[in-house]
Amino acid sequence: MVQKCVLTSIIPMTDELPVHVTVVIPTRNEEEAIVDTIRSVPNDGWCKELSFLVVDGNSSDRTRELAEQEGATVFLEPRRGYGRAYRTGFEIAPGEIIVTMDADCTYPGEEVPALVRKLVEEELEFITCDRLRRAEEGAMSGLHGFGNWVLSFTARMLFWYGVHDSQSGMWVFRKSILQDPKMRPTNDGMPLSEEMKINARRQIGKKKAIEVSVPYRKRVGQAEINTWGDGWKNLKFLFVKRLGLNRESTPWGPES
Ligand SMILES: Nc1nc2c(ncn2[C@@H]2O[C@H](COP(=O)(O)OP(=O)(O)OP(=O)(O)O)[C@@H](O)[C@H]2O)c(=O)[nH]1
Ligand SMILES: [Mg+2]
Repeated sequence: MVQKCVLTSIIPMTDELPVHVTVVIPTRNEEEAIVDTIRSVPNDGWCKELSFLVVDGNSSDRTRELAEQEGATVFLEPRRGYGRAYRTGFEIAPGEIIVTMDADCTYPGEEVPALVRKLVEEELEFITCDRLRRAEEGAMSGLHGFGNWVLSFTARMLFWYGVHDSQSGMWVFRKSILQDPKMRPTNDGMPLSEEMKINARRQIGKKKAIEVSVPYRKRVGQAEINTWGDGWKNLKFLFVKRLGLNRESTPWGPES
């Protein structure tokens, strides 16, 4: 079920939500965009507590220093991988509600309060944000757009779960859903993104795990993604997951 991000609410938008929200952001060499990414999320008392957790993959630039200056907690996760960063960050995030986004200004931080309000007021468990319907011009290269379409189409065919944008990296969810071991993603790389949505639709169902469309913008800073390599890994993972053969290569949570 895809729906437009409806920002109307029963409680006036000015009322403080009685929840602690942690925005978890994986970073690797994102000094150009980390500050604006953090600042893009309104921090004017819309929820009881708002915290930022940056899970950094050993950046060699000023990412960690700049994130700390913005008030974020920075956790160093030297084990490589986008999925690895989240598999650590989710465990240590202090908030009861987790929001995710890239550190590259592509996702709309300004929509976070409305998305969290929607989750809370409609008693949802998981929201994945579809970027494709409301992407701004030039936000995604033709090749990435095509790759996204192939992956999302394949995911819909294999899992029949109806999610429009299988590769979106913006989710809003209750941390408690991760108490179910079947909800915990296993992949340390980019496929964690599609895995999150497959798990959510399987374990939680369409009524409480929904997709909402949000704007998507052009990246700030240089991406380290390997378009063909990561595209292939994402595609392969869908088949491995369909067969139930996916296994974690590193354990859940931070290294002890
Ligand atoms: N901690 C950590 N973060 C990573 C790693 N690889 C990527 N990231 C971060 O994960 C987020 C997603 O990576 P991106 O490079 O934006 O990947 P993408 O969104 O598929 O590619 P673009 O569309 O070009 O932005 C960014 O904030 C990266 O800095 C890693 O190995 N470790
Ligand atoms: Mg990105």
